[in-house]
Amino acid sequence: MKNKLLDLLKSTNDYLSGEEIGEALGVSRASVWKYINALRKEGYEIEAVTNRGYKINNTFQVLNEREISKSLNTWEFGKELYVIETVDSTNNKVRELAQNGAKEGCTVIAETQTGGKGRLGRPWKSPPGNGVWISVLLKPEIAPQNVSSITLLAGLSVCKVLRALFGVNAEIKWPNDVLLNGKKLCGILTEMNAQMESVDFVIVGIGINVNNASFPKDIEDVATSIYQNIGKEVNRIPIICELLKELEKNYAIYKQKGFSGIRAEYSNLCVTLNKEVKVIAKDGFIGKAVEITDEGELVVEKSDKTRVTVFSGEVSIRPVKEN
Ligand code: BT5
Repeated sequence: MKNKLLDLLKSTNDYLSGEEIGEALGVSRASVWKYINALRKEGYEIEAVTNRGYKINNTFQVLNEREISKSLNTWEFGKELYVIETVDSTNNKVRELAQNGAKEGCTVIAETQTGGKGRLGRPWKSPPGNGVWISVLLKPEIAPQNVSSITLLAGLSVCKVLRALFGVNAEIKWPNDVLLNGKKLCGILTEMNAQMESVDFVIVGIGINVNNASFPKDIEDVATSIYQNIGKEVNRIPIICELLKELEKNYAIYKQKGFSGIRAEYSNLCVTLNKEVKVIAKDGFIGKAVEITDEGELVVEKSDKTRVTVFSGEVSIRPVKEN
């Protein structure tokens, strides 16, 4: 409850009355007061003003272009930068910019998304102030069928940055999740505009749960955040700047050598490998994930020792134990 209150206070710059908070959380005003005090004891500065209510003094500032640009150390990525308070989806915004001639590296970040997208039309919860919801425009000279390996490149970049910044044991679940202690810390959605044989542009959209103290009921068992793991709020700006730098570095390798240039590093951080997995497809099956190929596909060995190569994007993979 305390965590839900924390997220509610962080979701607005306005005052919230005890009554509004009580209604939103389904508790009495007296309990609201109790939880406010508990948060204060933890060090949160919460103002209380008669007739207006409560307001939290955000420990970390709202994102803005100037602050990010000041700390950014890249050649191209994020140099054309849009930080928007509310957008339907940062991927949609990048698509619009791309169609109007934006260059490779153009980046959109939002404080909140009203229609954050996962794969196959699934929703991505993107509450205000708590996450890094970011999309980057790429223009690789590759065939459309190779675009899914860009997702892997992004997963590797996120995983490395979060490990380096916070010392957490982030791992990649092939193809598009970054997990922490078995729960989803980050999801990646790669979209493209392409002709039959060539790619016009690719949008790589990354969602990282950073300061979320709580999650909605329907995902609280599967989702996690940096906050929930290290027990304190962190500044999102270094995450954004390091991520853009790492993405740019890995993308340069990828352009030269293809996925094979980052395959070893990816495999080292990939939690799916050597696990029993269930390939969810029309003719789905269970097997052991044994290898990631030079193209970024997953090789799964069936019980009869035959091997099947699975293309990202076509299937979902879940460790059998989870089902
Ligand atoms: C993904 O899809 O994991 C891709 C998510 C990509 C989000 C980024 S944010 C910036 C950019 N703009 C967008 O509009 N999208 C990208 P998928 O594997 O289909 O997972 C979706 C599932 O994850 C949902 O059905 C929920 O079960 C769960 N989920 C939703 N929100 C979550 C969250 N914040 N944290 C963890 N899990 C979540």
